Amino acid sequence: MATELQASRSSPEGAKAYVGLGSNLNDPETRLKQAFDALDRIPRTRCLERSRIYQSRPVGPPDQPDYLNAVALLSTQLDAHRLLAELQHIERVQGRVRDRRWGPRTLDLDLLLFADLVIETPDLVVPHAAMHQRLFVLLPLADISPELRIPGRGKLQDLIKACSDQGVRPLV
Ligand code: A4P
Ligand code: MG
Repeated sequence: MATELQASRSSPEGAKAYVGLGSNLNDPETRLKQAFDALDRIPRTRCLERSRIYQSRPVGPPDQPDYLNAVALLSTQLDAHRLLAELQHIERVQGRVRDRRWGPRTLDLDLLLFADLVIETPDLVVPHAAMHQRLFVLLPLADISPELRIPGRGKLQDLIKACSDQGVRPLV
């Protein structure tokens, strides 16, 4: 926690954080656009960049609609746990009901990266545990920061190559 506070206070602009957005229910495109706006309204936080929106088949149970996914780059003065609480608040406001693991959802917000920190606590793991093997996260991330390195996982472009057979396409 001390390391997190240090990192988020180390620059007047705040820490850079990447957030993954996902939806496959209740007009997903509108859900994602509203979520981008909501991210920009988090206290002491600004949304600096938005990726394109991508469509893909569900990872997990196949008997659910296709997903739309995107990534936002935030600048925040909050620490990582506080930011996660704000993401969960936005999920609740957009009416998400959690029932089935990997099941359909109106809005899923994952904290992908927070500065260059590695966090392993019971309620927060950063970098997000599965992001490095999910093209629906990596492609939108590359829209914003193609030269990124993922702490403990390597270069974003190498990770993209390793899962390039997953069918993920930009929404037109
Ligand atoms: N948690 C720990 N670390 C984090 C983090 N970095 N960001 C904890 C967000 N939450 C984190 O999450 C469960 C718990 O994870 C939280 O209480 C938090 O403290 P959840 O969002 O309630 O549960 P979930 O999303 O159903 O489970 P999980 O395992 O997080 O699912 P994923 O990994 O988010 O996957 N297919 C496509 N094509 N596109 C998708 O977006 N998404 C999922 C959900 C499955 N298949 C998909 C997609
Ligand atoms: Mg999640």
